[in-house]
Amino acid sequence: AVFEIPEHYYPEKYKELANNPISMLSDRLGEEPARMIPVRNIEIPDLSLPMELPFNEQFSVFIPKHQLMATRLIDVFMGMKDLEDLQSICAYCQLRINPYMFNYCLSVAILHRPDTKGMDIPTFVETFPDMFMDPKVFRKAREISNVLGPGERMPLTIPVNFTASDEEPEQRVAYFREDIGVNLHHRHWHLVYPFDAGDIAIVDKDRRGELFYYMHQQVIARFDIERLCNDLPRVKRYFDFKEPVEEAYFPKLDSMVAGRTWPYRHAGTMLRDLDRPLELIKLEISDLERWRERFIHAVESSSVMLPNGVTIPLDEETGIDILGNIMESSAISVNRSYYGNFHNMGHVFISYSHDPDHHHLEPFSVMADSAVAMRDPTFYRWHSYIDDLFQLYKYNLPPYGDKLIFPGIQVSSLKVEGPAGDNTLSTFWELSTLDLARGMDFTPRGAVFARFTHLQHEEFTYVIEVNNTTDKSVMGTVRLFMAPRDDEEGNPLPFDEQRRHMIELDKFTAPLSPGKNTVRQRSVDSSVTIPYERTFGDQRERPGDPGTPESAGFDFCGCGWPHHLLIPKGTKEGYPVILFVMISNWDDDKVEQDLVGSCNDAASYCGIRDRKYPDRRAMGFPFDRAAPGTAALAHFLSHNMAVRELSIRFTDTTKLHAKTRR
Ligand code: CUO
Repeated sequence: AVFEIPEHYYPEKYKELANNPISMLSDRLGEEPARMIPVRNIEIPDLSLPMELPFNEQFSVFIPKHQLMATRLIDVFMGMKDLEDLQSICAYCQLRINPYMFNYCLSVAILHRPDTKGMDIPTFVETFPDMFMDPKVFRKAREISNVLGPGERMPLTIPVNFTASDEEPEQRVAYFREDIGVNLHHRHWHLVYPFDAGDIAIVDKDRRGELFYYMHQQVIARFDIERLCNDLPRVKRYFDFKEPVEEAYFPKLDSMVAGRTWPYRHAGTMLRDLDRPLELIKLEISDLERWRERFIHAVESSSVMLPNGVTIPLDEETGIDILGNIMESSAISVNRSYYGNFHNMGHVFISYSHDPDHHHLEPFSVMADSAVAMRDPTFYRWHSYIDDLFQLYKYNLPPYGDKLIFPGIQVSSLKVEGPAGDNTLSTFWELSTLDLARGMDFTPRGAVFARFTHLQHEEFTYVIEVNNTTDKSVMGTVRLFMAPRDDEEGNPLPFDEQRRHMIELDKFTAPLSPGKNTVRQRSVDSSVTIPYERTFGDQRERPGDPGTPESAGFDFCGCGWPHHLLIPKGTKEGYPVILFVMISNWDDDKVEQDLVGSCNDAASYCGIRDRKYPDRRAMGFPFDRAAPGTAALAHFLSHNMAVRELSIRFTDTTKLHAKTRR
C-alpha cells in the first residue's frame, strides 16, 4: 500500500515524491502497490520544539532538553481527535522528526490513547535492530539482499558474546546483559511508565513509584544469581562518586539514526561535573550528593517535605511509592525541586563520563537509553545502589511477624516436576530468528533473517500439596520465589541476604477446599513473564517462506520479563537454589476490580493497564521487609510456607527454537 500524502507535508527535498508517489515507490519496491491510502489533510499543530532535534541525532528521555521535546510531541499525538488525524500527523512527522524520538513518542501515545489500545505495532527490535546486535550483521544483510531473492536467503547468524573476550570476567554474564528480550522488557517498562509526559495521567499510574523500585530490585536480584552461577561475586554497588567506575564497556553497536557508533567507556573512568550547554545540562556531582542526602533524610525521618514546606509522614502503605517517585524522579514526585532527580541523573552522569564537557562532541553512552542501558555492567552497579537506598526505608518498617500466618492452611509438600527429573531444572542455549528487513532500507525488499542465541529452559510444573484444616473453602494467593542457597564462598546465605536475592517466579490464586488439595502450576503460566512469542514474535514459519518466522506484535502486553529467562542459567554440575512457596489469604490480598479484556499475564513486574496493581500487599511480599532475629530461611517458615532445594543444570548445547524446528 502507498499513502497519498498531502503535498505540503513533504519537506522541500522530497517534493518530487509528492508529485508521483506511485512510480517512485514502485521503482524502489520493484512492484506496483496494491492499494492507495489517502491521508487526511489537517492543520498541522506547532511542532517547532520537537523539530529542533536534528534528524540524525541521538535521542534520550534522560536528557532534559529532549524530554521537553518529547513531552510536546506526545501531547500532539495524544491530542489528535481520531485515528485518521493521528495517521495524518504521523505522515507529516515521518520525514521531519528525528526517527528515534518519533518512535518513542508514538509508542507512548499508542500505549495510552483509548482508540489505539491493543493495536499491534512492530516490535522495536525489528524497527531498530541496530540497538540490539552486532552491526556486522547489517552489512551482510545488505549483501545478501542484493544478491539473493527473499525466498533464497538463509538466516544470518549473530555471534554470541561479541562485545568482549573471555579474558573479561564480566563477559560471563553478557548473555544476560545483552539479551534482546531483557532489553526489550526494560524499554517497554519505561514506555508504559514514563517519568514525564504533558498529560500527568500518563505518569500517575497506580503504585508506579513502588513498581519502579520493585521491578529494578528484581532485575538486580536476577542478575546476582546469574553472576553466582558464573563464578562471579554479586554486584558491587556504585555509591562513591569520587571513585572511578571500574568496569569498561564497549557496546559495539552502531546507531542507524545517528550514523555513529555508540560511545564506549574505559575502565577506571571518573565521573565529572557535566557542562553540556547544547543539551541544557549543567550539573555537579555535588547535586547528586545533595539529592541523596535529602532522600536519606526523608527515609530517616519517615517523612517528606512538600514544596510549601509542610512535612507529611510516610506510611506503610504509600511510603515506598512516594519514595520511588522521588528517587526516579518522576513528574509525580512530591517535591521535584527539592529532592531533585537522583536516579535519572546518575544514568546521565555515567552516560557522559567519556565527554562531560562536550569538547569531543560525543553523544551519551548506552546508560542514557532504556533500550540499551542493561547491556552495560554499570547499570547493575548503579541500580543496586538505588536499591540499597530503598532498602534503608524497608529496614525501618516493622517486621511482618504474625501477619505472615494463614490460619488453617498448611503446605505439606512442594516439588517441581519436569523432563530433567523431580526438583531438577534444565537450561540450554537456543537459537531464535528475527526479521531485520523492517529496520533496514533494502532494495530489493523482502525478509532478511538473523539468528541469535539466548538462554532457554525446559518447562516444568510446580506441585504443591496443601492441607486446608478448616471446614470452609478458601481462596489462597500462591507466591513462588527462588533464591541462591549459598554465597560466593559456598556458605549458606543468612536470611537477611537471601531474602534480598529472592526472585519472584509466579503468583496466582488457588481455591482450597477443606482437606487435602494438590495445586499444580505450569512454569509457562508465570505472572512474571510474557510468552516467548510476545518477546520475539511467533517463530512459526510464514506460509511459503521456509525458515522464516511471523513478526512480533507489541502493545501494553509486550511488557513482561522474557520467559526464556524465567530461571537462571545454573551450572553444568547443577547449581543449588531454594524454591519457596507461601500461601496467603486472598481476602487480605485482593483488589476488587474487573480484569475482563485486560492483559494481565505479566502483572508482577508490569502491573495491569488501566487497573490497579492486582495485589494489595507490598511488592515483593513477604521478603520486602527484614525479619530481625531470623538467622536462616528455615526459621522464617510458618505452616503456610514451604521450601525445596532445586538443582539448575545447564547443558552447553544449542537447539533451534522448537517451533522453527518443526
Ligand atoms: Cu530502568 Cu534506571 O530505571 O534504568
